[in-house]
Amino acid sequence: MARQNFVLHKLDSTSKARLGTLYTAHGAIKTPVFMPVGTQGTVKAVAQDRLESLGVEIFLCNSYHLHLRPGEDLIAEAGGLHEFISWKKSLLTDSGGYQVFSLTSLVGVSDEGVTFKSHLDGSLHHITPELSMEIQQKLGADIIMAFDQCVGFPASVQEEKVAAQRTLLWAKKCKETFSSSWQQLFGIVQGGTQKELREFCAREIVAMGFDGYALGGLSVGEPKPLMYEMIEVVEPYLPEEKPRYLMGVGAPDDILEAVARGIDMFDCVLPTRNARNGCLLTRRGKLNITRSEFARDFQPPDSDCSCYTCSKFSRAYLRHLFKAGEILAAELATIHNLFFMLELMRKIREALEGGYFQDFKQDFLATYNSGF
Ligand code: PRF
Ligand code: ZN
Repeated sequence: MARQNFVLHKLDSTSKARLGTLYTAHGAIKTPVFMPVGTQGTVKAVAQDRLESLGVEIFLCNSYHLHLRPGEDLIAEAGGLHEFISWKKSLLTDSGGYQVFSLTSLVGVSDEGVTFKSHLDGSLHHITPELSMEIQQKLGADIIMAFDQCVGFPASVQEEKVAAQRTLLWAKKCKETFSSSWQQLFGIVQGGTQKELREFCAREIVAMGFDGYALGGLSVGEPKPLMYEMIEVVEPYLPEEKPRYLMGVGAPDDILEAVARGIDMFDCVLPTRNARNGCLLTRRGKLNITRSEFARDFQPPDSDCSCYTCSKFSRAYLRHLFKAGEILAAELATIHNLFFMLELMRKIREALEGGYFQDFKQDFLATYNSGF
């Protein structure tokens, strides 16, 4: 697995930030990158052609959901996930490691695998690292993830240790099972909030040799400084020539802090979920469009934004759509929030290119936290 999938263009001189390009079987991805979440094979409320025109180069689907419904065999029969959902660019599937532990009622976990009840109908299922590989190979995303065990926060030292050891064992099994000539397999570093355990996991996962390295088990309720510290602890062990992915992180401030600490890839439901709740991301922080003060506000939702939504519609109209429960509300707000995230990532890359990342980060955070 020594293929070169990542090209590093520039290392920031005043932080650990990196500018790069990740290559998959379905194209090039400029990093640092934000990957929207399309759990069930759709980024909720936005069709694929719109994602493409927004400039999305990769998004994430969940093998847990797709395994339960409609099933990987049906998707394979359709010609794979790209064909099934009609998306020509890159896709990543998460392994189910996180969803099984966060969405289901667990029946049992052992070194062999996890038994759980489906969040859909309570039916009993069993997923092993080998099965997760089989599912993800049938789905056929460009990047697939090792099956891991994520513990929440806080967890006991013992719980974190057991989950970390098990994740290493599972990573080994995933690597041994994985046999694709074109898909990429990323390993996941767990280890909870213990410095030594994180270091140990990072060393072991890197020694196994994956196409990229993810940090899991973060942004699960721990204080932000602790998350930043865990990134700093793991980063020195990660090979420079491979992409690094911080799983489930996507608040603008966290992205900036993580990029500064050497992370290249992010995913998060936050921009899309917030959008569906009427919460718009702006340069000055979050804005809840449903508030009554916007009833007669005929300005664009975000005057700094040039997205489709902000070019065409007013705050008053968007608020009305939310109040009336119209589904267009979700679409327009999601378009805006995704545009905002993609613009943020583009500006980060531009700042890295131009050598002013630290200044950009400082300015952005000052404005973002200043409010309206
Ligand atoms: N593991 C996997 N997916 C994830 C996580 C993890 O720990 C997280 C944690 N923030 C989000 N998504 N497999
Ligand atoms: Zn906008």
